[in-house]
Amino acid sequence: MTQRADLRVAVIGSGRMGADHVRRIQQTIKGARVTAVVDVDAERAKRVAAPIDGCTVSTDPLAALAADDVDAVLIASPGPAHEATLLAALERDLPVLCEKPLTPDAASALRVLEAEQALGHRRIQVGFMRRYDAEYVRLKALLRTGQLGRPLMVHNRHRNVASPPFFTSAMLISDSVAHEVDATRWLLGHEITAVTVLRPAPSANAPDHLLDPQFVVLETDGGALSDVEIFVNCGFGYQVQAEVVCERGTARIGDGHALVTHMAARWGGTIAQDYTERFADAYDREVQAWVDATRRGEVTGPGTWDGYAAAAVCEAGVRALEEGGRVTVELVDKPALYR
Ligand code: ISE
Repeated sequence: MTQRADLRVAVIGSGRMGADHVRRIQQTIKGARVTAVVDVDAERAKRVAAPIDGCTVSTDPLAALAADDVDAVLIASPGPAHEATLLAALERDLPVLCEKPLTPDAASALRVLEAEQALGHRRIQVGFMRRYDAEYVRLKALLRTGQLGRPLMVHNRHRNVASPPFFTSAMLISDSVAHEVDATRWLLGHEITAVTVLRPAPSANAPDHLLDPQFVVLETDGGALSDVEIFVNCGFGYQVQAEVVCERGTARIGDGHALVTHMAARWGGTIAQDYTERFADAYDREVQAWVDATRRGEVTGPGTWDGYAAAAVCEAGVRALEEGGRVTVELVDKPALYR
């Protein structure tokens, strides 16, 4: 691919994440600009696109992908809308950064995996941004050195201040724990083979009928366990923490002790309030890495296989939540394109 001055990006979905990415591409990212914003809500798309000269606005993702001034696509629409846009992008051989989840279930993720294989080369990066977070990157690098020995367990805590009104009990797994599913696979280099979900009596602060918090146990093909406390109405802050317990030591991230103050007989710091704040740097690095790789004609970072594996694990997790017990994860054989 000849290198253009700027990668011209269509952003599909202009809700919280989409709008954040539009701002990021325009203000922070080098080598890209937004040329189209698409949303089912035309007024919202208009508002998000307003500050950008010459940016088109539409409600039809497929029309945006067909436009002459679009080289690449960033998908930030709700998960159930991803498959159609992904398949259309692959048909046009357009590079894609797709926010998680790749698709909401394993069967649809498999259709995308098959379409990319039919194309013959990788085109999709999936937005598992923790792989670009400085603390996660250091943790992974440390594990790689082997100094701590073999990882035995991962303890994850994932807390949100409050869940949005549309959140369901299944979404605690498919929308939130999806991140720990990917982080576990990436940190350990293992696939997840089984999921169990336990839950205490729900918090009185959770909306009615929401099973919040939940405690998820992931088993891996490398013989490790990864547990996840997911609590999306904790009220006090946005916290993502992980501790890896290995044969010769442990390593832990996410304590948020970057700034500690001492004043008026107290000490402490602040806690981020949402993911756009906690992972702002990670999103910047993720999108920059996507733009740089795309301009080189490459695909790096988490791909379609990772999106498919996460979808299959989350589907098993939702079954474990709804039916109880331990649910095994069935994956197809990993195709050569992703090895
Ligand atoms: C949201 O979709 C995210 O991806 C956030 O990172 C996560 O913390 C939150 O629970 C999800 O709903």
